[in-house]
Amino acid sequence: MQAFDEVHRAVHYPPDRRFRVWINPWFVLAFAVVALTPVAVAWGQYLIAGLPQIAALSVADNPATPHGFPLWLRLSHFFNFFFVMLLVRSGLSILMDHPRLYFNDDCTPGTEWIRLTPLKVPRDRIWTAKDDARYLTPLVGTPGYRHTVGIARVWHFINVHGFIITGVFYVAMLFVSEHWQRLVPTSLDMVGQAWNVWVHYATFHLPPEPNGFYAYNALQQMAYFVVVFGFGPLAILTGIAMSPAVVNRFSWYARAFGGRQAARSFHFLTLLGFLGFIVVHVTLVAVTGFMRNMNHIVLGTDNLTPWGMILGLAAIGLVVLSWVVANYLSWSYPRRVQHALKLVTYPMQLITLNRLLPQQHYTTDDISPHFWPNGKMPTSSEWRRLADNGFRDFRLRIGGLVERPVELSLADIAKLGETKQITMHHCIQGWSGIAQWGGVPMKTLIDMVQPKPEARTVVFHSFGEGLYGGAYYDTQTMENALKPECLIASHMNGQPLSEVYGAPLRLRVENQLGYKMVKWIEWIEFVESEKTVGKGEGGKNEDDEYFDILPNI
Ligand SMILES: Nc1nc2c(c(=O)[nH]1)N[C@H]1C(S)=C(S)[C@@H](COP(=O)(O)O)O[C@H]1N2
Ligand SMILES: [Mo]
Repeated sequence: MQAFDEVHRAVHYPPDRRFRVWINPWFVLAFAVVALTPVAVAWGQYLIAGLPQIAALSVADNPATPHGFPLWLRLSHFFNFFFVMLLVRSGLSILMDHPRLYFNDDCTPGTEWIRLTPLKVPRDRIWTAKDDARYLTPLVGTPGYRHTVGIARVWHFINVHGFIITGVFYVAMLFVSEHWQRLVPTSLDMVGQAWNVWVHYATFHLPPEPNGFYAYNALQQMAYFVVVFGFGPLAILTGIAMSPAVVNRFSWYARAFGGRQAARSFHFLTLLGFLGFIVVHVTLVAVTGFMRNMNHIVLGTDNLTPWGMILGLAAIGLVVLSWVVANYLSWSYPRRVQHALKLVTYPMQLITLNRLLPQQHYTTDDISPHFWPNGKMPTSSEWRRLADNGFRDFRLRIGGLVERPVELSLADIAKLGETKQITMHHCIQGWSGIAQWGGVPMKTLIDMVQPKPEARTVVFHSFGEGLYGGAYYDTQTMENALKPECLIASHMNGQPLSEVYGAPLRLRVENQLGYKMVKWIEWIEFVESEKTVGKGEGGKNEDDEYFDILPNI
């Protein structure tokens, strides 16, 4: 990603940088009904009965309730804003790598409810998921540009740790102190009061405001409550529902959200929820006494000095600066950025998500009518010659650090017996698809070749090339290669693998993302460590696109 040479420029900064949003008209209609009904009802009430009364809250009414903004709260507020904004920006960069959202798990083109691309998928030629990735200006995305999902994920996952730590700390402090009482609605009466406040806003009236230092208005409190205890957890839970390790172990977990793609859609909707909240929140902070409000949340004082505002604006400047720094690091030191995440997540995944053994129970009815293809077809004359002869001359070489290297024809492999599995594929870009794969478990082949004790890593070499040229390959630890559902597949949905989907052989490794599943396998090599292969990051995409070596999520 470093230098924008010709090849990188073509990928990251394509000539077609149009930004278009298309939303299924039915969703626009449903959204309009949901959003406009409360507005219409509020107007009806206002025109018929006038503005409802809002009981003015005075400090003296509830002297016992906690008030003010202690330091822990002010700090949480700042860090939350900091992390959320980087999550939003990197999230948008990730989204643009597959700029379509669905409520079905097969992601058939045309079934999306929203599309952030002007393009319809052409039907007369192969259109890969990578072809479909769109440009996003770096003013909006981190790191922005086109097809920067690898680095965008690094920022997303680094910041999600900060977001969760801040959230846990904040909620714990809410309950340790008595400040939860300012947020959690404790009576149903609240709902009626919140409605009354809404009638004011919806008809362009400002309700009488309590001093936020002591109490919030009822709707404000409800909004804060929903953001903290609704959006926050929903964002985390739907994020986890996109993990191949989790979903391919507990498929009910994704189904609880309406499926893997519905979870992805809800993940995006929570992003919109956060953004919508920030816009309304900041507007109301500004119109209800900006200086006083800024003193509350920045300094924890209740007066009219300008210092809260000055410091607050400086803090916002710091947040904006963090976007600039993140962009700079992404383009200048992508390898270090990649390794920074690896330092934390690699050991952590080994003891958590990577322990889950895939066990999926899909039926033939679940098989997707469409399965997005990805990757560059091999251009080697060797592969072409083998393909033209139906791969009858193909021999799978398995060698490296093994006691008994072998060369197997497709017929030899077929004699080992066909294992079938119907599984969900998760591409790093965001799409999914369910297919049946038939082939031989890696475990069978490992038992056959007897790896030497020092062989810790299995390398799958492809006939194909990576996005920026050079042989495509990827690696698995011996541990993952031995897991259930790790298959060298020769068949897809009952047919021999077609050229596009990886003929003659491809890997299936269901607790990880799609790019680990090498297509067009040429040979398999056992080595001590991935460090000695390619650029040493564990795979072609890991080397060139800064993807994770172990993508359990
Ligand atoms: N040789 C090779 N294998 C590859 C790729 C590639 O570019 N080259 N792309 C990977 C990615 S990113 C995905 S999502 C899956 C896509 O498999 P599919 O084409 O069957 O959907 O293949 C993986 N295997
Ligand atoms: Mo992928």
